[in-house]
Amino acid sequence: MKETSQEIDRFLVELLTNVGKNLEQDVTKTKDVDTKSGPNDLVTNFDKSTERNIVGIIKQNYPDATIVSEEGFGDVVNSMAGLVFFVDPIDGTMNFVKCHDSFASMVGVYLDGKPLVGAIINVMEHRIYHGGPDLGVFENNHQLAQPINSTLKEGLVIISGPMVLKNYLNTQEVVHKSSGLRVLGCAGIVFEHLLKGKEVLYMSYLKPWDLAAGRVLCETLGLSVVGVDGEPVDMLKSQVVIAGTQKVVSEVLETVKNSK
Ligand code: 2AM
Ligand code: CA
Ligand code: CA
Ligand code: CA
Repeated sequence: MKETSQEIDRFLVELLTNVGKNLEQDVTKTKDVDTKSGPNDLVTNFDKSTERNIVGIIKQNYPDATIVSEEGFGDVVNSMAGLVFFVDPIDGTMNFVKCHDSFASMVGVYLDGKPLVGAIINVMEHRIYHGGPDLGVFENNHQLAQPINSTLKEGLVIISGPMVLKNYLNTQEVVHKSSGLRVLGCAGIVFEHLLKGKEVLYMSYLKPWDLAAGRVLCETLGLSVVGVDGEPVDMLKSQVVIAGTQKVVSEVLETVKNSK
């Protein structure tokens, strides 16, 4: 298993390094921008071309794997059996369009439902987070240590803007109990922050490709990733996800329970 993990880890690092170089060029180019579910849900020609490229390279190298991907170039996947790749070609498309930074590209790989390898590239900062349970977690070539198991009052939290504004699941109480709220607009970069212990909590409604790579890396470093009732996340559906230190996730689950 370790050899499989190592091989896929190397494959993803090379793949996302190349994707990152292309996106760094693309970010300043003129883009075709469309909306999806609403005015703040964007897709560009670069989301599509990047996904087509990533999916093609995965298919060439892992023809038996299935691929869950955001923009429709992957497979229809109803089972976690075998090797399953989750692809988010540009994570933080709004930032890619508006700010020209704070966006990522990510791939998470699962084997028979179990986290195997994850990789997230912070494109403009040239940092790639990668690894898995058999390998540990690396920032480029440097291995990351487990973040300290801090409590809520000791740390900053990241919760999706709309959830806090609506006080959904008592999220305003979570913010008040913490050291403060940050909002980044890019799940991949939030996971980067969690891995480095910059924040102690991430709470957001996430689709499978938003979650897949970050979950592998967080769990490998002893962070907890669960649904709103403390149940394991389901990689084939969208859900509100609570990710953070073990202590913070227990505290947040209590606060969420009081909202119901
Ligand atoms: P994306 O850029 O790949 O679509 C978690 O918040 C993730 O949800 C973000 O990283 C972003 O990923 C996506 N997202 C953010 N705002 C969104 C919106 N208004 N509609 C749909 N997806 C959104
Ligand atoms: Ca999107
Ligand atoms: Ca995303
Ligand atoms: Ca995306």
